[in-house]
Amino acid sequence: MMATKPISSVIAGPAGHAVLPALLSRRYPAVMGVVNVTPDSFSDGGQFIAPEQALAQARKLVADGADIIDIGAESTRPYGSQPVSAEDELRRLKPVLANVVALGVPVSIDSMKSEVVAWALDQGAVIANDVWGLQRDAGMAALVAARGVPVIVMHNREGADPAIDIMQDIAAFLARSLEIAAKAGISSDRIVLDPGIGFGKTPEQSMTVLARLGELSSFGLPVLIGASRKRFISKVVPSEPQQRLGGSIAAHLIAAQNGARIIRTHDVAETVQALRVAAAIKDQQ
Ligand code: HH2
Repeated sequence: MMATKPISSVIAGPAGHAVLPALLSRRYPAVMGVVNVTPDSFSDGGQFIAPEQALAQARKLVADGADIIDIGAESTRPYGSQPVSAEDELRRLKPVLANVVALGVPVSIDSMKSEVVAWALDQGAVIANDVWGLQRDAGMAALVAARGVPVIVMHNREGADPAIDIMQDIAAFLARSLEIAAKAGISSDRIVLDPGIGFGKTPEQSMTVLARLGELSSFGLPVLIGASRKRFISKVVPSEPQQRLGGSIAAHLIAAQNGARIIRTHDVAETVQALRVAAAIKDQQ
């Protein structure tokens, strides 16, 4: 009789090692498509809460050229999102996740709870996306180390403070995250840094981060940027989240120019096209 291993011991082992180099091997950044199985996400809350709608959206994003699908079941928007229990997150993810994994694109799990991440890795997710940079759930670093999967370590703050030097704050936070990662035994070649556009930042600070993103290269690690539909765009051109495609693409092109290696977006087809055309133009220099 075949031993029944959890899927993660089959997939997260070898795939956990190989997934990041493959995603970072191209001239232009990898594109991560967002699937929010939530009633209250800031730009698409409620659209994909039904399992079949979430799966259809994931399928569309893969067809549009997504290199990674990032699936989340708790809105992390700074103002007004409802905290969700691990049970609720799992209840939302259960009918969806394995089907999204079956689409054949690496899946990352966007959760700050190690219990949810552990379950998702068992279902075949191969990347952990922690919007609290290993600093919220004490079990997260040990879990990521034990599973050998890549982890996205994002900067976050409880609230924005316009008086601080945001680049300094991000650097100090990420240094602390890297210390936690090293202590837990997470290999540095599995870590992606993310300054967390829109998280605990004023709109101006989010734009500062994009403009000065190159400063994060001193960490020597790949950087992910998720500016998609975020509020800073509306500070420049008042707009509803669904009307922020142009601003999102502008931000992502500047991020790519300043060194971002992974772009997280709701609008995959348009973003892939923009990144590829920008790279092709650069080739002509
Ligand atoms: N942004 C959001 C959620 N997760 N993860 C990373 N690593 N970086 C980000 O910038 C990021 C993230 C917010 O966007 P969205 O998922 O659309 O909204 P919500 O949190 O309301 O579901």
